[in-house]
Amino acid sequence: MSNAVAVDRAALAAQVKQVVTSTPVYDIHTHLYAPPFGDLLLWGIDDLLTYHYLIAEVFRYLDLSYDQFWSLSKTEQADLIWDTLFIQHSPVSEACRGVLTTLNRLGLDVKPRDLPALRQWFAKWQPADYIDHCMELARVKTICMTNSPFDPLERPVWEQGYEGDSRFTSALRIDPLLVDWQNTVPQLAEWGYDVDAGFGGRTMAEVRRFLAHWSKRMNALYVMVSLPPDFAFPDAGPCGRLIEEAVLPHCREHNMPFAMMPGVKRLVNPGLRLAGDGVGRSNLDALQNLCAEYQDNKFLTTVLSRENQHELDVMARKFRNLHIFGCWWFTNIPSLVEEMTRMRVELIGLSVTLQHSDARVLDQIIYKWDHSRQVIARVLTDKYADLAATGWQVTDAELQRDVNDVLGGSFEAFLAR
Ligand code: RAT
Ligand code: ZN
Repeated sequence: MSNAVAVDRAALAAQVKQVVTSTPVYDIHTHLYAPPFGDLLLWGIDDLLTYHYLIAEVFRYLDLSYDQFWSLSKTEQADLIWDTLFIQHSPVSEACRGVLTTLNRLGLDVKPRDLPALRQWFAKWQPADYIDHCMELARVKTICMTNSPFDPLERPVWEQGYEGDSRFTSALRIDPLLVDWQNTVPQLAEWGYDVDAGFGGRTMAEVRRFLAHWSKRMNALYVMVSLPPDFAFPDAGPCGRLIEEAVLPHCREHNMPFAMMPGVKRLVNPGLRLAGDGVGRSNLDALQNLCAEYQDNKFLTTVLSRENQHELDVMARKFRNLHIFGCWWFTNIPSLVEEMTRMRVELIGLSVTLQHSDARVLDQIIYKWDHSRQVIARVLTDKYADLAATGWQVTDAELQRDVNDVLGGSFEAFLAR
């Protein structure tokens, strides 16, 4: 067949790598923001070094108290992390390696280990241009933000008429509503919603009015929540009731997926703040019950525990209203990305979004996508080699189509369904 991808192993690997490397991705879950959100968008060397993944790692070596650490300025924290994790020890962890990949791809020489010189380089950038620069280097075409109406810094930007930015899309994040109902009721009441903690009166209709208002204001693609490992459904508690009586009807009416991310144990060590969350194995019966009972709803899911990954993939074989995405947080390390990517492709083919960056610092999209693309290319090369061994030929156009699918096309098709 003409235009068939290479059959020779080395040529095949090179071709797949080239396509995976050059295909623009839709980064469907990040913690990045468009410029009008101001300081909410983190970027540059000090934010890279004080990423909460690195804060968790640096405390392994420090004798400093948590309070002492948090009383340092961001620059001082970055100095300490650089010295401890990069100079006193070799930076082999994935989060440390990520900083170096990012600097290297930005064209900076990491050999001199000169932090002040690195700071000087970053100082010349303005966020608006730097966003384009990082997106180009990472070959990210669209970034989906995580947008919370409960965030006091973010909310005013929406209320003051944020008009959008073609590089960014939005997702409505509602953790406080579902996992902290009692404390959220007074907040909703203050904003003019007629809600009652015991779900009396018009409470559910009012929660739906809240969801509709913010979905529209944010032009949100999906509604999202992260959940503890013991999340159960059906359940008579506030979370179960709100999902059933407000979130799912809302999502059906507006044709929005409900993104559920189970497995996080918030603040197992509060002293570490944002770095203090842990992981637990989830009971995925809850998700299965939702997918089975609400076949007119669409569910987007990534699960934090490695132990849940196989059953999640099997569930996606049973429920076409379930779309799996990304290797989330503690699973975003090369060994697990490889294992999960292989398993997903083997069990559900290409109807999956293989990765999202979860970047909290803009520049991280460079390393997160670089590292993931390396693994994805390796796995796909093996799969096409297996096909070639049977005599099946894949064309160049088919290879490109497949890669588009797993880097965002499949997600967009799921949204459009
Ligand atoms: O990966 C992270 O940065 C975590 O802190 C969480 O934000 C997680 O991704 C989430 O969206 O809850
Ligand atoms: Zn996240």
